[in-house]
Amino acid sequence: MALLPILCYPDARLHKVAKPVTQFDAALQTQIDHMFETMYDAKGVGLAATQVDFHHRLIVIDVSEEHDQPLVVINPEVVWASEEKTVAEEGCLSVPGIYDGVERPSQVRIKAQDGQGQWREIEAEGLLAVCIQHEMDHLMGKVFVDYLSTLKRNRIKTKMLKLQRESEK
Ligand code: K1U
Ligand code: ZN
Repeated sequence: MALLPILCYPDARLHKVAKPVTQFDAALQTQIDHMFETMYDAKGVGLAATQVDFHHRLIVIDVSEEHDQPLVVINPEVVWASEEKTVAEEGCLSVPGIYDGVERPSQVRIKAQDGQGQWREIEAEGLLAVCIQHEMDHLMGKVFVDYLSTLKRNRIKTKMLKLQRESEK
């Protein structure tokens, strides 16, 4: 079992833009396995490669209660997003303890490759739609707190830095 360190906001590496995955090999499968282990251990429902300092367009997701519906999402592109929008409460493993509402399209259809490089389309609503959009933002260097007001974001930044300083003592 390998748990990868998760970058914590406001680490500048969370704002790097990920590059496409081009090699579907054993090293990629190992990275996918380690990301699932890290996500399940942290009690998350999604994890973007950016969060573990691997800057390629790779996401792992499992929104099932039984942890039995793992989804590998590589090189994702949105092909359709609903005009209807929903505000959902979001959290992030890179911003522990912070939750706030973010407005996003209620439904999305994406195309993405799986771990073998096979393209397929995924239609999502509810938590899966929120999670896909949140993780795709990570690949573009965007964290959900970037949708909040400057005042809220600065407060969160200060709180995170204080927590990090205290944990280093
Ligand atoms: O850090 C991440 O990117 C993972 C993140 C994904 C996410 C979930 C829900 C809304 C937005 C983004 C999480 O897994 S947050 C963890 C969490 O506590 C959770 C949230 C909803 C359902 C179950 C767990
Ligand atoms: Zn996140």
